[in-house]
Amino acid sequence: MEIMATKFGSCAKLLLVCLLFACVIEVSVGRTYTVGDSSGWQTPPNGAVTFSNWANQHTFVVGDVLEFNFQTGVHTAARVNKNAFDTCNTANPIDNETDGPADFTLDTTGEYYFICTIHCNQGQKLAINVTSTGSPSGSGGSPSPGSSPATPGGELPPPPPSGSVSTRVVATASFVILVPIVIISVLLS
Ligand SMILES: *[C@@H]1O[C@H](CO)[C@@H](O)[C@H](O)[C@H]1NC(C)=O
Ligand SMILES: *[C@@H]1O[C@H](CO)[C@@H](O)[C@H](O)[C@H]1NC(C)=O
Ligand SMILES: [Cu+2]
Repeated sequence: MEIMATKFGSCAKLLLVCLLFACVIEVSVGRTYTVGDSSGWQTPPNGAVTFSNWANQHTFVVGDVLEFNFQTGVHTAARVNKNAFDTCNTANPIDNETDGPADFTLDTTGEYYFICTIHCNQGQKLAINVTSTGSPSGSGGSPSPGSSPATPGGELPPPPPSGSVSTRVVATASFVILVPIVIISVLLS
């Protein structure tokens, strides 16, 4: 009997540790995007359009991470405001990352602006929009102008939500299902 009780006690402890890890994972679920993909955070041969094209190919939500891959001393990744982004003003960045690679967690909705303080004028700059998980098109009361052009024929359903949203839903759902199964199996063992 005592051996059984001890066994059950350590099982319960293990379960608690597992649940804690599950909570941590649940909170930190988010995608990491490597800016510029395999090219990394470099001075783009075609100018700023390179990074605006890259940004247009992705939907960023709160909790995602931008990874700027660059060689320390060659480039920097500075978060700046819109005006500094437009004019390549490097005087007062919000965040000045000089060691590559550098990670930025997108922890609020809204616009984010990044420049390389060395090559901003050559187009090494990135602007993105970050939306909340629940509203990928930023439905915060303000209409998004010109964001829904009429489809010819008009009968196609809207495209499914972005990958990162469904990733989160799957992650949440699997915890909701897994946790009771683990509890029940421990109780029955
Ligand atoms: C950003 O960091 C670099 C390297 O440490 C430094 O030379 C530069 O002055 C910094 N810029 C600002 C605006 O703090
Ligand atoms: C963010 O979205 C708003 C509204 O759709 C748009 O006006 C703005 O230009 C976008 N900003 C960036 C940096 O993409
Ligand atoms: Cu640079």
